[in-house]
Amino acid sequence: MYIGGTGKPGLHHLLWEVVDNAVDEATNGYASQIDVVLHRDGRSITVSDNGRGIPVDKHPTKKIPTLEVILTTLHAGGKFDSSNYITSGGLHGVGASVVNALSEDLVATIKRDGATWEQRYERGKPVTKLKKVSPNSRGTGTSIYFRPDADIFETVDFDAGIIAENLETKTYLNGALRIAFKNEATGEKHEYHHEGGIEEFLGHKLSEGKLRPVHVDPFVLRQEGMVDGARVEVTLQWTEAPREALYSYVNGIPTPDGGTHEQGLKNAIRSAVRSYMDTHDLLPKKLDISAEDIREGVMGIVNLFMVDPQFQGQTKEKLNNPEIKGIVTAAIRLELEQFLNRHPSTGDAIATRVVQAAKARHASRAAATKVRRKTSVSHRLNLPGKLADCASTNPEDSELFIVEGDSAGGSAKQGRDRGTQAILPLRGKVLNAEQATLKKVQDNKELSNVVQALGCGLGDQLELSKLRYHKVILLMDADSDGHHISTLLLTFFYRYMKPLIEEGFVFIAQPPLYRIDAAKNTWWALDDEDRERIMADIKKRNKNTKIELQRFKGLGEMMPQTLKDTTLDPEKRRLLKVTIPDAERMVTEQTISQLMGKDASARFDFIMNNVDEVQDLDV
Ligand code: 0RA
Repeated sequence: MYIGGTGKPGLHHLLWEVVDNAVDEATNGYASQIDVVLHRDGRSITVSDNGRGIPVDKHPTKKIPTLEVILTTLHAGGKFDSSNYITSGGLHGVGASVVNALSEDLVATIKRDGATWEQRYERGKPVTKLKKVSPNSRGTGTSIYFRPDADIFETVDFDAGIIAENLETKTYLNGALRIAFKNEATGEKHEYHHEGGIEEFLGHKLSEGKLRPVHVDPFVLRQEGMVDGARVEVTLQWTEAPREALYSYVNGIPTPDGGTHEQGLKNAIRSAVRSYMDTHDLLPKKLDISAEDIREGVMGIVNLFMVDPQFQGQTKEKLNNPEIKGIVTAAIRLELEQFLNRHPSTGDAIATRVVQAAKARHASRAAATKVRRKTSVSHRLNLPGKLADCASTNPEDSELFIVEGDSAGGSAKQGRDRGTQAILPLRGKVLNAEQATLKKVQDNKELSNVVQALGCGLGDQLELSKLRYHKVILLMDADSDGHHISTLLLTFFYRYMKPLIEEGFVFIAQPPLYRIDAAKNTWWALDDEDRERIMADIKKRNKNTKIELQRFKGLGEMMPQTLKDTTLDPEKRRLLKVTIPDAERMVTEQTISQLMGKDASARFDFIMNNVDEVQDLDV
């Protein structure tokens, strides 16, 4: 409830909580350096800052040390009413007490007033008194060691990659901040410091996604003295990418679901760009231009600083303060329009980009409507020639196997159940949908075959009720080509048919890589690890059994009956369902655009890494 689940995101939320408290101390001007150490066990972490140190004196009303109050009292809304302790982040602002309660072990070490103090906790309960461990120490600061509770979390292994990325982002969002991260298991050390702030962050994100800007200078604004003492930092740059990418934060903490600050920014962009185009007569007469057209290709970062953020949603990742929308719009709108007027070449480049987006939208909308009309007029006549359809017309018990290559397609056709299983072989190259417009996607033969077979249209014209199969199963070779095609297809589904993934209609088949025969029995192994395990098992039972091992080079090599027994038959096969876990939506969005950005060679690793953890496949 407080941290968004007991899975991997929840585990990492504990760390963000502790880090955000230290970052707060820095943002308020009391600390300049934060050190994060992932310990050798990979399950425990220490976060230290050189701030004022959490007070250790007796709390005025509770009669125990303030430190202990902070670490044991659940305070609503992330605020702490006595002393001046406020987690201004507030998002994860459930406080250190939640981290403490969910940790097997927690040690707080405080340097203050020339001494060092320490107190230990287990599962939120103090197991020692607050002790002075050194009477004369230099400097001040807070250090929190914690080891999350393995009885609560499904996994307690931290992911150094996720940590590194999150910490680096913090330093982009607080230009003065320095964070050092050490991974004891690998000996790796990073020091993050980005004086250039959000501007540098934007440049980093552009090059990471290999996105080409359509104008040179980004719009950058730092606006203070807004209503209610709020402060906002924003930077924008339009690119050739066929979508928008806005990254919003409140007090340096991500709000992947946006909210009123993001709405305010969107309104400002729409109104400033429209007004600029209007004034300079850059709006074509017969072309209607939507807010989405204006934002197409824009990459932006907005970081709002405010005192009492209210969040909404299960993991509280959406800003909900209604007054903020207007405040943010007012802070940005005029500044952006003035920026365009002062940089007319930038303004004109953006206007051109907007017109291009509007034209493309009209063209692809017309094309998409045509495709849909075609498929709905005659249910079966317009199916792709290569599709071997099933007899059933009930989507609920129909399955579509998308198969790599004609020869595998042949085996699959022979091995399938004609009643409920349809086969669509793919031969040509699947387009990388991440960088393509809807028009290009529709021009790609392989993808348009998929779209036709599914029958539900795509993009904003998608109608789930027209989907012809409720299981769409990718069946590819277990090699890098197969992984590549799966990745391209998943990218396509993610970008143009996302409801199919959200409804749980997309699956990945798991054809075996090995056949193992011994003592008149047959086993199938999915990978090398599986094979080792099975062979070890066989040998354990009878050391002298003769084992025969066959490795399949591809699906095409498999006999139809074998393919049926291992991969097609619903009674025997194992499918991976493709899902987007709620808490990882933003990460997914980033991962897809990073991996699939311009001319990036597709990587399947990120998918496979997740498969190991859960049966359901996370993309
Ligand atoms: C309460 C009061 C003061 C500082 C802090 C809390 C504090 C909390 C954290 C959490 C992580 N690092 C921190 N550093 C400081 C102010 C005490 C004073 O006035 O000296």
